[in-house]
Amino acid sequence: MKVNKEVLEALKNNKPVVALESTIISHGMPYPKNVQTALLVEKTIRENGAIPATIGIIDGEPIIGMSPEEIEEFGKRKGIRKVSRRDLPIVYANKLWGATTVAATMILAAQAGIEIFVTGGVGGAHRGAQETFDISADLEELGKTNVTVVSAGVKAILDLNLTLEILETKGVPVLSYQSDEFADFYTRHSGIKMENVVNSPKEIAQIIKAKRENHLDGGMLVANPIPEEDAMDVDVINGAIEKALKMADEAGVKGKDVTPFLLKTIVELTGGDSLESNIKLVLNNAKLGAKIAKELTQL
Ligand code: PSU
Ligand code: MN
Repeated sequence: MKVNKEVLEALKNNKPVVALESTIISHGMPYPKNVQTALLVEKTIRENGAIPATIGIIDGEPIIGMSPEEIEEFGKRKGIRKVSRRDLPIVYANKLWGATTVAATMILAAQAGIEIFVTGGVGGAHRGAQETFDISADLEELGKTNVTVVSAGVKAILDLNLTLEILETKGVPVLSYQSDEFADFYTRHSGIKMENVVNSPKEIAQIIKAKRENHLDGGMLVANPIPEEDAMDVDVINGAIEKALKMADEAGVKGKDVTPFLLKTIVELTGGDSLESNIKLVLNNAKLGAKIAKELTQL
């Protein structure tokens, strides 16, 4: 893998580093907002005391810490593959470009020695997963790879209860940041009460350290609710989600295309409002992730 110089130096000197994924750029948001957001997320991480490492695969080579030019290319280029764990060997062998999902980004972050990873929302169990088995490989990865993922909970397009059950089975600690309700991406109120409420980046860092020192392998999920002022109206977003799910069903969308299709359709149905919320919540996660990374280096 190619680790950029700044990231390499930081890791060597125990400076805080935060990993970022590239599927959110290539498949999660439209151009040019995707690129603007990715660069703004990096800036936010720097402003909060850490070094960003956006991860993606170029010509079969994993890049840990993409340049702004590479981020621009990821945002523009057509036909970049969405890469999860199962896709990695194929993309490596065939020297392809790959946008890494949460699962693939966790793998590469762990290999590079990065413990904190910021995204918008992790994948989970889709509604109806009892029948379709459509459960994101992100959950599997959280069960085994030593990276803490900061996300705005789990996207409301999913089945949140089912997702939390699976995380429990896989032994993944879920920490709810400053809220006793599980964050559901576009709003703060899923109605699901959380047991583990954490109130500071330091508290989270201490849990990461305790996990590491006690050899408890696997990831961790920090659910960081979207700020109230950026949250969407519950009825508006739920209406759009219901409609998007129906459209996906009618169009016969399957497999890895489901999540990008739903995100894109919801943006269209809300006249772009859901995209604005999505951007705000990622920036909010970047702030928290950088602070956790910083605390972790000081413990
Ligand atoms: N959440 C977002 N935007 C995204 C994704 C999640 O707000 O683009 C991406 C992430 O890369 C996540 C992936 O890992 O969707 C999950 O896809 P699937 O459901 O196919 O596992
Ligand atoms: Mn899926």
